[in-house]
Amino acid sequence: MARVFSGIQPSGTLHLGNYLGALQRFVQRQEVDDAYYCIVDLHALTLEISPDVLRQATLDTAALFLAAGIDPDRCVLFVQSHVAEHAQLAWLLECTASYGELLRMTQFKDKGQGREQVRSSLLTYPVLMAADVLLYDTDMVPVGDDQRQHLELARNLAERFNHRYGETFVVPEADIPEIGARIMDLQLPTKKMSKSTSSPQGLIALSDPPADIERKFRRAVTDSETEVRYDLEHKPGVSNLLEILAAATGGDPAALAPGFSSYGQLKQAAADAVIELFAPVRARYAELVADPGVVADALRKGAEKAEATAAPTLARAQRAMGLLSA
Ligand code: ATP
Ligand code: LTN
Repeated sequence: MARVFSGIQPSGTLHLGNYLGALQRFVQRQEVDDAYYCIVDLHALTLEISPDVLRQATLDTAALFLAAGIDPDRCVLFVQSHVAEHAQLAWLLECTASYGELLRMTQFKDKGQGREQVRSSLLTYPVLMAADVLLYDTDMVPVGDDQRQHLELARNLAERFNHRYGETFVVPEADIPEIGARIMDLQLPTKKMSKSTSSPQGLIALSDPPADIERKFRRAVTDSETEVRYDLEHKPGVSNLLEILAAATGGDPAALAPGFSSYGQLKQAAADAVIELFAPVRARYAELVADPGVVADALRKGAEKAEATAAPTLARAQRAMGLLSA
């Protein structure tokens, strides 16, 4: 059984990109693998977020995980800050990472751009992510395409540490899907759909009512032609709709294209597919919101199990670096 680890930030409402690129695959993987899923609240502190919003988003994200089919009896679901080892290992790894390699991270440049104040944690954030993954002797990390570079850094840090201090960490691999790894903003189809930067019109939230989903697809930006064709470079809007439809129904975006004679028809098909996909999630989410004890219980048990795996790995790394045990 492969050890799987992945994380999602509670920085806003989960959206279609998070679902197709990550959450949907988390649910599939818990059936066959030894999976750990983490709501990475420490990561959400890298950008300005109010304490009330963070608290609520952490609970909502956990409820949406359960609603989407994450089963706490089949995997370990927990909140990052409940397991102190994450922050502790991050410090050790920061002592092996270089300032220059962190400056090269494209997400740091993107997210930091145009802000008056950039938190220093935005720069060191990929090291915390590496700590998340390495603490669990992870083989496989299911993520969307935007995390490719961060995963490469985690691999480099693991190899560097093993080389310098002796075999300590498993070197993880990224698992990025062929279809659905980069869902674009419906209003700005050259930018990825994102919790922190997309407008409400550009983003389909997991909790959106069907009428909103339909309206957002109807207003999705396409182009001034009429031919439905999968062509990422010249037709990003249409290609995104084909990709969404393919990822939601298990098809292939290029093969689906000839089945549509108008953009309107394609938009309707994509909306119908997403409404159908999200309907059971929305229903279960409503039940969980009415019964918050279920979510809190699952998170408490998850943190205990996660800690039991993380603590020996941290101890190994501390010893290897020359820190005395207490
Ligand atoms: P933020 O805007 O706060 O960075 P985000 O929307 O990018 O948030 P994350 O919590 O950073 O979401 O990502 C959770 C998971 O969802 C990651 O595996 C990420 O790769 C994946 N993901 C995020 N956005 C998309 C997208 N547009 N398409 C496919 N996968 C995505
Ligand atoms: N950096 C990721 C979230 C994240 C993550 C992780 C993903 C934090 N730690 C560990 C996979 C494994 C993001 O912003 N999407």
